[in-house]
Amino acid sequence: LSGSDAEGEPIASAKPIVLGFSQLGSESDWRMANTRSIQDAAKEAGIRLVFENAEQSQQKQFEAIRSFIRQKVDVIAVAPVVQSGWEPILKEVKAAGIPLIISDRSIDVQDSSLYVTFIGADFYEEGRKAGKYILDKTRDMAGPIGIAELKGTEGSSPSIERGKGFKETIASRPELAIVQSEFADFTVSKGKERMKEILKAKGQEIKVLFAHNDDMALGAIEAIEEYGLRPGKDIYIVSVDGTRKAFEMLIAGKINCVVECNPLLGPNLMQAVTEVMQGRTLPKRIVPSESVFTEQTAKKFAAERKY
Ligand code: GYE
Repeated sequence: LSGSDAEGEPIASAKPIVLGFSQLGSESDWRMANTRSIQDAAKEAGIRLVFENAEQSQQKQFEAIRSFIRQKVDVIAVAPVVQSGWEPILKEVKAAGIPLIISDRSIDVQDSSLYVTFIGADFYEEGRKAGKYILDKTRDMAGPIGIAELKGTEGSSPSIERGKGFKETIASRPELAIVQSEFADFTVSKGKERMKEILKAKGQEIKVLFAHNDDMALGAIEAIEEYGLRPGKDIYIVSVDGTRKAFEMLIAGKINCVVECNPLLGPNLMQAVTEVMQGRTLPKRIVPSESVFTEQTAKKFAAERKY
């Protein structure tokens, strides 16, 4: 509750908490599920949500945050499009005395007092899980084993961390080598375009595709089929997120493994917002639990997918 009377008793009709949320865009199914989760959870918690979509522009996120400051919202939450460049704007928020929560993607700041908590996945670990799967899947395959990498948004923490975790894991086997690595912005269309180019240049060498999200893998599958190869058979595919569409591809054997990244952060976020308003101390990091799904296990879990 955000209000109390002179005796400190909560007022029944207390004004709802106002949360300004800067979403980074609408590039993928993961993102759409994330947005929906936040909107639904706000409604359920009785929190008034002021929602802004930055369409992949950090500048737009700055503008949204400044408008939240002007509106004097109670709490600000940000899903940051890229990792760097946040320090000055977060100082403005701090100077305005508004608590700030980082959601989904991590940021790179020296001064961790600039935010209350970061609610989001361990992207480095996701990359490691993808790498481990490929190590096992190609165990009996003779080298060299060429890998194509479809990276997400340049400078974004999931792309940086997933790439790092994957690379460090496959390094234990020198036959595994990334022969081409391209940014494809986490979208289906760019995933298809970039994969087309990769196949044109190095089609014969590519045995594995690591896509930093499902959407790019879905685009790449189209490119691989148009090129005349069988996704999941001629080219092993591992991606990240765990969307329904990716599950269908797992079941069809066109994707071999999906590392889960949970977009349903709304309830966690609203809980954090409520606790901040109650003056409670939050953990600096809140990590949702995540799993790994393969072509063998996908069927069992498909029915309960929420995104
Ligand atoms: O994996 C991708 C989305 O930041 C974790 O962004 C998120 C990533 C997610 O576009 O699908």
